[in-house]
Parts: sequence; structure tokens; C-alpha cells
Amino acid sequence: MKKYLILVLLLIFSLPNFAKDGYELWLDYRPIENSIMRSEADRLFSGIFFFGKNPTYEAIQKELQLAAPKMTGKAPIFSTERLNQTQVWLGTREELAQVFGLQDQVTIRNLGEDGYWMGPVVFQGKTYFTIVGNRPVGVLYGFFDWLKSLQSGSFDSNKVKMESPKIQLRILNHWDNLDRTVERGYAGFSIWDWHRLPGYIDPRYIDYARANASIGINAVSLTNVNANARILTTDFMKKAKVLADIFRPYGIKVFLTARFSAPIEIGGLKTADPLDPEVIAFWKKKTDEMYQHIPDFGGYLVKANSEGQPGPHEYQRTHAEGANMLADALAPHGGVVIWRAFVYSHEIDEDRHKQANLEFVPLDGKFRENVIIQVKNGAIDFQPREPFHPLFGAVKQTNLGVEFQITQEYLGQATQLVYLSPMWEEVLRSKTFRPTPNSTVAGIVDGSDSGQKLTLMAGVSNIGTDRNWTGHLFGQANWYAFGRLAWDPYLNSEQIAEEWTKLTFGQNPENLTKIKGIMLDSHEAAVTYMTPLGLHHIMGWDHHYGPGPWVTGGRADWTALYYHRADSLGIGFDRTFTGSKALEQYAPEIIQAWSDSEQIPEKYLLWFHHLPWDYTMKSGKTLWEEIGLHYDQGVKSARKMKSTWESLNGAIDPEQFSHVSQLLGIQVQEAEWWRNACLLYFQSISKRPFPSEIEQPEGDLEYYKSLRFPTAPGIRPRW
Ligand code: GCV
Repeated sequence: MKKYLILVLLLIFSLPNFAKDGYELWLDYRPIENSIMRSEADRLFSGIFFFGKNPTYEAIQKELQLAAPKMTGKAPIFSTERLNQTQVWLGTREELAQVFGLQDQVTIRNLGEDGYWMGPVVFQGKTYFTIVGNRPVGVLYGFFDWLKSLQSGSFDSNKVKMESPKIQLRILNHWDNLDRTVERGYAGFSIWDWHRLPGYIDPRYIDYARANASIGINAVSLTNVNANARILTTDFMKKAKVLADIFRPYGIKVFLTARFSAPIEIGGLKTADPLDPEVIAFWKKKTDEMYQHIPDFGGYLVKANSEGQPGPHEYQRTHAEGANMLADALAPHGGVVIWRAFVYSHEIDEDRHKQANLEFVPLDGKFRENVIIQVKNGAIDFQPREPFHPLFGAVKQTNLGVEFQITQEYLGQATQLVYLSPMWEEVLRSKTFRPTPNSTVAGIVDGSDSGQKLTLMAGVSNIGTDRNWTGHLFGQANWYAFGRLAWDPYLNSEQIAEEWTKLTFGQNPENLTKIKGIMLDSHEAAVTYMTPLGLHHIMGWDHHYGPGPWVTGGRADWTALYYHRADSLGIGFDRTFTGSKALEQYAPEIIQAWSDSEQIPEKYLLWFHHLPWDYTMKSGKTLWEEIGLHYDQGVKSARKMKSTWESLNGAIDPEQFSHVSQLLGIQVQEAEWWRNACLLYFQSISKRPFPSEIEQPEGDLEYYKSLRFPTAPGIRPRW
């Protein structure tokens, strides 16, 4: 028997690496390379005891059945008694009450609903490695953390580790339509197969839940914020119920997007006025029915009065009146309204940057407790780089959550490697100076500065039916990083990159350094070849693929000209006191620093200032020259990413290598395209020569303007 086991082990560890197509995500569970760690895992996996029985513990068992053979070459053994054969204890604080003293019990209780404690527990002279949570889901989170530490070689069975998430609602927002197209989706179609639900359960649903739980994501909004009321019909509730049942053991709650005009569209009413008694009754009935199907339904996510979506303004009601009406329907069931602050209208003669604050600041204190306002990280729209949204810090009595975009609508879609964590980190660490002098966006969002009770971080999903889920393998890193930052918004991007890289590519330190380096440079590189020095919203019309600084026509606030304002004199959007005054919406410390073109960080320069082409930059060069140098530098950075990657040939899995290598080839071409198109366009306005030290753009402006992409993904195709 022993001989046989050794043989199997040898076989597993000596097999050539199977090509990796990315389906397994970061749950690939490679053989543990460190032999001491492997025998430790072996010992622990040979005696696992659960102090209770529930679907979450069953999920843990299944996960271990999958992981252990890959990590150690052996199947795990689940004990039926808690002492003799047992090495590991798993259970909730209540289940393990006999083994913890009062003080420990209090410590664990203070870790909150989703927290966990893990470490050694000595009982009758024997040490048991123990993972304990206040709820089974806490045990699940601890279990995933434990597996991760075993794989990365950092596990120490004598150490105690305690964790609890800093944010309550860690939610993915899918912009998935019911016909399975995905708005701004670049990884195939929606994974929600509405047509075959509720009868058919795609195994992906379970793998999706596993992946999310492993990084602490605990909520998902299934449908596009540009909503279809049909999702609230009984037929669709039955379908959504199946997904909710699958996700429940993994601690994931389902939210749905509520179309404000649903009372008219599926309720047969003449109005959707939030103060109308029939409308109120419609939502109450709808919501009660929802909870019959999904007893732990999370609530509604709403985009109202924005980009053509219906909302309370149609009835001269405020966002607060609209949100509160839904909140009242949800409150008896413990549900939440997530109301988006992404509101702007081209009919209002005001800088789009200012519109959310103009609408929401006067409503401060008017929203119910179970309403949270979901605010994009910046005031425009997920641009490659944005200063933080001025709503953070501007309200005192309103719950605010932050919305990041994991899908790379403006950041290279699925052809480019752009690791987004540094960008999110930059926003989270931004000082708002309000409500306290040291406040940051993270401190507002996690409640530590704002004092808000309900907290949320949302990420617009980049997931689709592509075999590797995210189109680009490195899109997985962004999904992973979002989960980790939603758990702890103070984590740093390098640590997250390191975790993900080890789980995806293995432990080799040289590979790790190179891959991490590429990831950490990638966001700055993309900003530099797309929108340097605070330029923004200059991408292709509608599909947003590639450059389009010449885009004009139609709604002014959807054109590039509106944002870069390049003319014969200069370039940039004056948002200071001589311009739109959007800067006024920030704290005085920021107003003071940023209204001065000499003091403002150069990365935000043209976001807030319109400056002459010959303006002298910190480098001593003119603004025009610096624009050219930045675009050129961006291209060089992309080329460097590619050449570093090429040096990994033979050192990592060939399928992973080739997939990324090809895409980096496209990325370099796209970087050159951005540089050439933007510089040729801006030169046609500035009428200045290119700095001699930069590569001169190929082609002419007319060529770049003539490019069309009728099959570009992410919008309903039209050709
Ligand atoms: C879902 C941007 C995108 C839209 C998206 C919108 C939003 O404008 O281009 O596709 O719509 O943001 O966040 O609501």
C-alpha cells in the first residue's frame, strides 16, 4: 500500500506540467514545492474534523478533496471523531465553545460575522490546528487562507492568525444582459445561462462561487445596471433562486438590478412615481415575492436618471425619494438598496464632473439607513487615471461605497495587460481631508473615518464564458485584487500581485520578480501611452476601443473635444475658479494645492488646467514636448513589458506563456497606435514640431481617423 502511494506521488510530481488554459484561476493547487511544507500539509490533511454539519462545511470538504491530491499527492482524510486521528479542527465559535476560554471567545466574537481565527489549540496534551469563525462562512474564508499559506510556503502551525474584512458588502456587479451579451464585457458572453435556468446548472456557477469565496467576495449583482425589468418577473426569480441556492454555502448573496420603470413595464401601472401608493404597493409585493424565492436576497442595485435610464426625476422626485421607497420595501427583510451616484445629463449646462455632487450633497441625511450610495472612483467614468470622486468627504450622513471597474473598458479591454490594483490603491489612499484632516477614501468607505455603519466596495466584473473567464489571463489578477482590496482596502498592490503570481505561475523567485515587475509597471505604462498628464475620455466612439481624440458630434459630453479642449492656444479642461469650478467641490487643502498649475501633481495637470502649448513644465520642457515624450515613453514601457515576458519563455507553462506573449504583441501595437494617433491629432492643433528625441509617428492622421471596429466587443454589435 505504502509502495503504491509513493509511486502515485512520484508520478504526480514528475508529470510534465499540463498545459494551463486558465480555467482553474488561482485555485490551481500546484504540488507544494517545499518538502517540509509538503509533509506538514500531508500530516494535517490526514485528519480533518468538522464540529458541525452544514452546506458550507461540505463545500470545504469538496475543495479539499480537489486540492489535497494536487498539493500533496494524497486524498484528504476526514475524521469521524475529534481526538485520536485528528490533526485539524474546523468549526464555529459556538461549536468549539468547550475548547476556548472566555477571553478567546470574546476575541473571536469581535472578529465579526465574516472573521476567522486560526492557530494551534492544545487540548488534553495534543495540539490541533484550528480554524474557527463566528459563522461557517468565516471558517470557509480561514480555510482558503490556510490553503494559500501552505501553497506559498508561509504557513506556520504555531502561529495564530486573525482576520476580519474591513468592508461589509464586497460585491461584484455584472453588467450582463438577459440575452447573454455583456455590456463592456471582453471575455465572451454572460456566464448566466438564463434560457436553460432553472433546469440546468452549469458547473461554472459552482466554480464561480468557489473563486469568489476564496478571495472574500460575498455578494453579486447578476444583471446590468442598464436594467431590464423582466428580471423581476416570477419566471426570472425562479432562475435567480437557483443561483442564490448555489452561492449560499459560499457566503454569497444575490442582488438584482431594479429598473425604476418596472411598475409600468411589468406591473401594468401608468406611473413609476415613487410616492404613488400603487407604485409603493407594487414594489412591496414584488420584494415580498422575491424573498419567498430567495430568503437571503441582498437587495436592489439601481442606476436611475443617468444615460437614459428611468428614475424619480421623471416625477419631479429626488434620488432620496426614489431610493427610500425601495428601501422601505426591503427593510422588513433586511435588504439593502445600492443607489448609484453615476448621474449626469447633457441637458444640464454644467461640467459633468460636478453633477453627482450637485445632486447628492443637498440630499445628505435624507437617505434611509439601508441605502448606500455607490460612487465611482472618479467623477467622470473609470478613466485610465482619475482624481478621487469629490463626493468622498462631501457628505456626512450618507452611506458611501466605492465602485471600481474590473473590466477594462478604458484600460485596454482584454487585449492588454494592465494590473489595476495600483490605480485602486492610489484612489483608496487619496487624502480627502474631510471629515477629519487625515481622512482617506478608504477610511470613508470602510467607515473608520466616516462612521457609517453600512459599507461597500463594488467591482464591475470582467467575467465571461471564455475558457479562462477573463479573456486575458492577467484579467484574473484584477478580479483577485478587487476581492483582496474589498476585504482590506489598506493592502498594497505588490503584496497582492505576489500572492496571485505565486498561485498562478508557481514559486520560482526569478519568475516572480519579472512577472510582478511587469504587473506593477503596467498601469502607469497604459496611462502614459493613452492619457498622460491628466488627459481623459479621448477614446474611440461608443466601443471605447483605441484612441479617438478627434471624436465629435452628438452629445457634447460624449465627445473627446469636451474633455481635452485642445485649441490653437493650448490644451486641458479648466476646472479651477477661472473655468468650471469643479475643484470647488473638494476640501480647501486640495483646492489650494490643485488650483495652482505649479503645485498640482503633473498626473492631474490637464484634468484641471487649460494651459498654453508652450507652458514650462517641471522638467523645463514645454507642455507640448512633454506630451510627446510621455506618449513615447508609454510605448517604450509597453515594449519593455513584452521583452521581460519573452525572457520567461521555457520558464513557465507554455500555454500561459504563449497566450500572454501574443497579447503583449497586440498591446505594443496598440500603444504605438495610441501614441501615433494622439500625437498626430494634437499636432494638427498645436502646430508645433515633435521633439527630436521621440520616434516620429507613422502614417497620417487621416489613416487613424478612418479606422473602424464594427466587431469590437463590449457593446451590442452593430454591423
Ligand atoms: C452600464 C459608462 C459605460 C456604460 C455604463 C456606464 C455606467 O458610461 O460606458 O456602458 O453602463 O458607464 O456605469 O452605468
